[in-house]
Amino acid sequence: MAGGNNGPSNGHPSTNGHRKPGKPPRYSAFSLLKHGLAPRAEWPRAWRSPALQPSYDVVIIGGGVHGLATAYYLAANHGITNVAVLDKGYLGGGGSGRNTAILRSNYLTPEGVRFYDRSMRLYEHLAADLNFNVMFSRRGHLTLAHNDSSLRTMRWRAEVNKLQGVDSEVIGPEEIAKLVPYLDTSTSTRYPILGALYHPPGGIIRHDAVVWGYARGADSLGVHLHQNTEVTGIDVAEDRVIGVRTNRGRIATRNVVNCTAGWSSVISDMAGVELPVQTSPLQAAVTEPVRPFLDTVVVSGTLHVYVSQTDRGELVFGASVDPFTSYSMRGSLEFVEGLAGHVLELMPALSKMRLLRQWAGLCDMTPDYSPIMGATPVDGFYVDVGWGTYGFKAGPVSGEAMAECVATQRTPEIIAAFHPGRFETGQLVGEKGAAAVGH
Ligand code: PYC
Repeated sequence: MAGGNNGPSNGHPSTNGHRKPGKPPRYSAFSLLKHGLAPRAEWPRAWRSPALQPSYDVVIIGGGVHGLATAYYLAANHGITNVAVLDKGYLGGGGSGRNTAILRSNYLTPEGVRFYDRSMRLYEHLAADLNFNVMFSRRGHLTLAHNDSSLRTMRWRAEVNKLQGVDSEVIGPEEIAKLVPYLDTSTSTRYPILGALYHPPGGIIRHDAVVWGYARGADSLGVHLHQNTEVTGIDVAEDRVIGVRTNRGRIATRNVVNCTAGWSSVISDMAGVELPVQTSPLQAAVTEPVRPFLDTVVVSGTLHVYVSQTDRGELVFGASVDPFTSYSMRGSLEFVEGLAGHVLELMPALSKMRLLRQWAGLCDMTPDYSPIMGATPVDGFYVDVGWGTYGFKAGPVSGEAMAECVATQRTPEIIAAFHPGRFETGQLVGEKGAAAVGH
């Protein structure tokens, strides 16, 4: 997790319903100091807590970065503001608060590269667009190759990336050692490093800030954010959505967007739409903070490890998904033991570092390792799901595209390849070779 990331956030800042929609507040250095020093200073809430309305034009299920970004772009780009975002817990409490906040666009298929590249561009300008510091940090991304077949895939990806205008190249062990001096690039290791795909635009960001920035932005444009609001059913009549049932009452609506992760197939089932999704936990861990020494994101598919150093100095580690399907988000000793062993094969100098925390999130895996996005056979029921281990980096582009899809009732070109019907027609978008270590 990036930028001082400590695992799942606690859901702050939250709301009390006092602020009216409008421009989000601006803070100067002076006003921050004044707030810091003032006794019992009252911070304005970042978003409101409105009453649940009996009807909305659009209901978005899932208050993570995808759902919030969809709501924000519906309002900002299309002027559709009678929108509710429902989350059964707190905003950003799912995959958005549990990922390792890595950004990159070095995928394998042209469709994937174009899509994630658009997300990178939105991320680059997000702080300015939302007037909120999201701690975007471009620092380069290295995917190590420890065998000939990985090297071949890296070369393939580099060529596809370049053809799409994305900066990626294969580099050798000497250049890798210059970029990351603490990596063991000797030839005497179990899996010697033969080369790497180097992707200079890659980096990290502060994931909670992205959630809060979109939430604040959507709220300020009039969107209603409803936490602790669990969807219990979706009403469909004559193949068209007509409402959503929740633990707080029924909402009439003709447009529902499923932006959930973990429970995406459960929610879609409620509308009668079956998804080819299997859910597995993915664990991650963070160390104590140390002085900055790692300013590149390093990924090893063979050793099932990825690592980056946050601005606060912690090392954030992730691995592959747990080898079973489950909705459990419990950490395991087996995971940290395996992770530590693999990390030390890559960077033996880290042997004295202590892990502080570990956590897990849920990954909805699809057969081709690409998402499922767009309209479904049920009128008014849209999906933005199947995000495997790569959902966070796609938040902005997904929000932008899903908002356009709902507002115009046409599928934007950038997500056309990810349509739900592709599993029946066999037009798969195979991204396994670039989905890295997640599996
Ligand atoms: O796809 O970059 C990635 C990723 C990082 C962690 C999990 N997946």
